[in-house]
Amino acid sequence: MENMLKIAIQKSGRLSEDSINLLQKCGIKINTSLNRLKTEAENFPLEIYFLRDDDIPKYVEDGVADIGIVGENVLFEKNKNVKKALNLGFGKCRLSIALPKDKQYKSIKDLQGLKIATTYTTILSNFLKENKVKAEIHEISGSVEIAPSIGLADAICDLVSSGSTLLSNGLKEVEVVLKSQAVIIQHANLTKAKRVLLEKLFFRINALQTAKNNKYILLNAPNKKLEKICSILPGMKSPTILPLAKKDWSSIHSVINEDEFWDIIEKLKDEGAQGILVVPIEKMII
Ligand code: PRT
Ligand code: ZN
Repeated sequence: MENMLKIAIQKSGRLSEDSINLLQKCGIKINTSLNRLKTEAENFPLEIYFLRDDDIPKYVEDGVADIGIVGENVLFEKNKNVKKALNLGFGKCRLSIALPKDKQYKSIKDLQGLKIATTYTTILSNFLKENKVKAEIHEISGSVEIAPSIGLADAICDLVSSGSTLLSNGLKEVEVVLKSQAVIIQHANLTKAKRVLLEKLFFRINALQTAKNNKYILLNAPNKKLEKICSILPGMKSPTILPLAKKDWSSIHSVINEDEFWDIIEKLKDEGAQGILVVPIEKMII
């Protein structure tokens, strides 16, 4: 049992599905059909604990779990002795301060003396201190967004993603306190054997993340344009060129980055590329 990595993920909530998907895309087979507290992967030495997200940092600090997936908002709020190991790119949101929409707001100084309802007391109090604002923090455990309308507070500090919850409660976002996404956290002192397993898992996650940011591109071009077109296409080493049955034409294959995608496509078209195909990549190891 010793050489088994233990991961804590959210049992049911916004991060649950993405966390399980991530493990599955890493080729790890998990039986999710039963409503259990823990399960063992079939083909990787991994034990999965399903917990409330708030409890995950503590479990990882104590070493009950070796690693965990939580939002940075939970990581910073709980402030446990754990290491952040990897950004996962899902569960994106921001922790923001919001006021009733008809309230005047010019600068952060306008928060002075207000009563702010939140479940994020640690993060909020650090933020107010850093900005030298004195305000009263009113801790509540849920339905934060209704606090101003029932007269419980003047403002709120809560998670926002689309902004529609704020809008439907007559609130406006005035300060972003923290930008958050799901991350992997790890126990401060993992054994060598566990670190080896963790590296193996991270290698797979990296391959997925790299693949997601890149696209495989295939196109046809007249041979006289090859040099110019190859200079536009970066490729992992250099583009692959294959002759076409049609005389003086070739097919070019390469990998391009999502960020420069449209730029590159436009340049390729201008240089006479035809039949451009763009294909998603499932995994990519550089
Ligand atoms: O039961 P458990 O304690 O495990 O779950 P939970 O209810 O505490 O958490 P859950 O499942 O709601 O969220 C888990 C994590 O998802 C959070 O810690 C964040 O890291 C992340 N996340 C991303 C969000 C949101 N987006 C989000 N929009 N968490 C909550 N919200 C809520 C927000 O609190 C507000 O009520 O959604 C509402 C706002 O959404 P919009 O789209 O209307 O702006
Ligand atoms: Zn929670």
